[in-house]
Amino acid sequence: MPTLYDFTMAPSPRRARILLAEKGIPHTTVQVDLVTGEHLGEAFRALNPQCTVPALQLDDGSVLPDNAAIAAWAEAAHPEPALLGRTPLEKAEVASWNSRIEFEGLLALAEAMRNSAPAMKDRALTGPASVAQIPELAQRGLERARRFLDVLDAHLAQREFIATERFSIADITAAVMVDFARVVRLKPAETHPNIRRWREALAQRPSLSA
Ligand SMILES: N[C@@H](CCC(=O)N[C@@H](CS)C(=O)NCC(=O)O)C(=O)O
Repeated sequence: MPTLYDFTMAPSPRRARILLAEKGIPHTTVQVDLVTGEHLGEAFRALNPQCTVPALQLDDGSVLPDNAAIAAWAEAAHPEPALLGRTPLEKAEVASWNSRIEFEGLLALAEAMRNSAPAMKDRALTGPASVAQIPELAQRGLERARRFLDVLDAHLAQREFIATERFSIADITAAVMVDFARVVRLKPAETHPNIRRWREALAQRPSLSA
C-alpha cells in the first residue's frame, strides 16, 4: 500500500489527501512535522530532496515528490473517477485552471504568508536553502491573491465547477486555496458570493474533510 508523507495543517498535502480520497486509493500516512523542521532532516531529505510534503511512496519504493506527480500517477493507475478531464479539450481546460489556481492563487498566498509570518523567518521559500523574507513581496502576494479571488468569483458566476461540467482536480486545488486564504486574513467565503455557493456545495463531498 502507498505511503503518504503528510502534515495535517499544511495546504499542499491536503490536496493529495482529497485526491486520494476521491479516487478511493488506500494508503497509510506518515506525518512529517514541518513546525519542528523534520522535513529538513536527513531522513526526509533522502526521501524527498525538495524537502516538501506531500510525497507518496509507492509499493516498489518509487517516490512521487509533489502534487503534480501524485495526480499524474493516480489518474493513470486509477482512471476512475477521472479528475484530469475525459476528452482532449476537457483535459486542456482542467490543466489550465489547475495551473492558474496554483500560480495565481496558492503561490500568491504563499508569497504573502511566507514573507510576513515571524515563524517563516529565513524560510521565505520551501527547500533546503535558507531564504530571507522580503516584506514588499508579502504585500504584493496579498494583492495578487485578492485579484485572483475576484477572477475566480466572476468565473464561478454561472458555473457549478471550476472547469468542465464535472468535479475535477481544479476544484480540489481551488478549495484548498480558498480555505488557506484565511492565513493572510482573506475570507473569500464571506466576501465573494459565487465562491461561497460553490464552496458550500463542495462541502457535501466526504473527500473535502480528508
Ligand atoms: N509543489 C509542491 C509544493 C509543496 C509545498 O510547498 N509544501 C509545503 C507545505 S504546504 C512544504 O512542504 N513546506 C515545507 C517548508 O515550509 O519548508 C506540491 O504542491 O507538491
